[in-house]
Amino acid sequence: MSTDDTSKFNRRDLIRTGAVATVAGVAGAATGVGVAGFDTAAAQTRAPAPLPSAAPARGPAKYEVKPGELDEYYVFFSSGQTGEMRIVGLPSMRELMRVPVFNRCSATGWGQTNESIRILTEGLTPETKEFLKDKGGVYLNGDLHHPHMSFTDGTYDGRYVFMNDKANTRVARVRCDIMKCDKIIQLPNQHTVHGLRVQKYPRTGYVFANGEDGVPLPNDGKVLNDPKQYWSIFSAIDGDTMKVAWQVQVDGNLDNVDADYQGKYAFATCYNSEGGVTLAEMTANEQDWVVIFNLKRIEEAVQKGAVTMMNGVPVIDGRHGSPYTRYVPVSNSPHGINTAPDGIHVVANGKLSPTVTVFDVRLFDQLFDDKIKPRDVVVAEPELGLGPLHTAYDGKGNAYTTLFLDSQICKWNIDAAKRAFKGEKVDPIIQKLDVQYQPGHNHTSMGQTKEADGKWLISLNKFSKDRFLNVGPLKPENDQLIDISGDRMVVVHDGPSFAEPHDATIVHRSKVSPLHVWKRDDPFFEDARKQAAADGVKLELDSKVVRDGSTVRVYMTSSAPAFALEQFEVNQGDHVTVYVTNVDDIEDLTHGFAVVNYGISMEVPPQATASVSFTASRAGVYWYYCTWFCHAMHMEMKGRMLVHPRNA
Ligand code: CUK
Ligand code: CUA
Repeated sequence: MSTDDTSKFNRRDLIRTGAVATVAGVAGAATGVGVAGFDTAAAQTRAPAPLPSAAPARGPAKYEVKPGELDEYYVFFSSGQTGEMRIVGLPSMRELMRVPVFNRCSATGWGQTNESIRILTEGLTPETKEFLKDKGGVYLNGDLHHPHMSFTDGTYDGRYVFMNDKANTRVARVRCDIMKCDKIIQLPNQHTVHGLRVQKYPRTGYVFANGEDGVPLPNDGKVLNDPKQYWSIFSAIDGDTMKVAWQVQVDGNLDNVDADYQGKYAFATCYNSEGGVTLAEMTANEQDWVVIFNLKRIEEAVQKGAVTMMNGVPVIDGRHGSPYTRYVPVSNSPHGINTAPDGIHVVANGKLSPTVTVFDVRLFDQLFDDKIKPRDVVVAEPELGLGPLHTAYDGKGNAYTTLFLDSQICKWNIDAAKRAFKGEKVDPIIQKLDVQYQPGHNHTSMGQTKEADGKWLISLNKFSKDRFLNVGPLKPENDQLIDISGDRMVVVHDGPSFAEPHDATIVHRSKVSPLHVWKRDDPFFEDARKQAAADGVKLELDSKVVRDGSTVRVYMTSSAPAFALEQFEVNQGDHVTVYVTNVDDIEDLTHGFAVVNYGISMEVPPQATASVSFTASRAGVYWYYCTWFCHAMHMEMKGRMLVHPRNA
């Protein structure tokens, strides 16, 4: 899992020369003008390389997004163990927004506002609610790997982005009109969610979530150190209701998942067919497998009730020999699985094997009817290099596979690989490009849809080592932007990112249209509206204190540069809820609300209501202030909470 220094040195030397030559070719080094993002000094001192014969003539620096210009694509980035989703613009690779999901966020109050606490808690299992009782009620961590947008008819529809939490077995949904998480559920019976992808056709539909680790069913302590009784679970969640539709008990474990373009099958890689619990056991077999799920047969079984109900969810037995699944052997420890935009091919990536295995989904019907053998659905198995993890596509018949150990992207042709598999003397590999360093996922623009456009590739590299100023022992990761519009791949940008992007979804901006300000009737703050109505308060008009014994509700509007209440009074020990409604409707005019020394802070964007509850346990004068710089008089946008001492 490490690069030795000698090979790294050579590789850097190589890449430098290679990149300069290609840049000179495509970006017109003859002008002597450097291109931002490249080693311009080197570009000027080295002789320009001849134009690669097949390279199309292209203008310089088309990846550069000038000040004031907008990007062409949204990229929805995972943030791994940070637990948030990030929105990045492509091709600029500028980070545009962070959307808190499984994490706590100091700026927005995610995990502290009543609106976010409801989302973070309502979908937890009863056992977890009990477990978190004395721990504040919410998980503080998450491990977000796979953000994927909802589909309609094989392409993105701009409704939602779904994502997993590997750490606490959760699936979340971000609404793309407001770019906020609106639902989180925890999956019962399952232990971790790793792979997550969505149904592409006819629409999403199902969100598929892989249970990576096997545990006893039920996992209540009666069975402990008996791995033969551990099971992995595959879940299908209804993306509209965010309820688990059904689960399938499988042999082996489940790593990554994808779905077809016909709406008939989902498929997942398994790297632990051994059912081992140690590294040696998990990698013992020469072969593991890909398990294919027959959605129609599973739905019919659920309809007929041929299921076991476990924690309120219908669970189907999909182990070997069942009508619901087929297990296709592939080389040891496959990782990523990716459906090509042609709607036909699916690539499982070898990881411990230097090969990738290509399936033809048109053969799956026959496989389920037992007319062919499992391996008969394999139509190619090219050897690409060391450590293939994930594959992306350009929509022109080419595939781009990350080679973790080789620190490379391998571009190869699917059709050539199929011909080679049949015995023809043809090399499917078109180009290998060094990346810095050790790539995990890679992604092409619109490449996970039938509208793959073959323009951009990003390589999400796990190590940056020497690529950036040293910031101490913990280094950023390195997301590299690669131009794939020509015949050759060219790295055009290095972008550091904090722990740890695993995955990303590149969506053309025409597919997404977020609101500019909130709508007053948004369900996001429906609870606040209901409570205000019960108190006879109009959130956007009234500012007042409603007392109900020791429960106090403080309603106030905010409009730059003032809160409507310059002060409010409570008694020590009161249970206080503050509702702030931002009545400004000017784009980007966000206020915030923080109470000094009470550990409270939240965002209140235009036309939104946000609320926070706390016990006024400290007596005295506590200033509250606006945290978002909203006006020339922003510093003066503040007020006082006066807390009368209990025994006064
Ligand atoms: S996984 Cu991280 S590199 Cu969680 Cu999609 Cu493959
Ligand atoms: Cu409102 Cu600063």
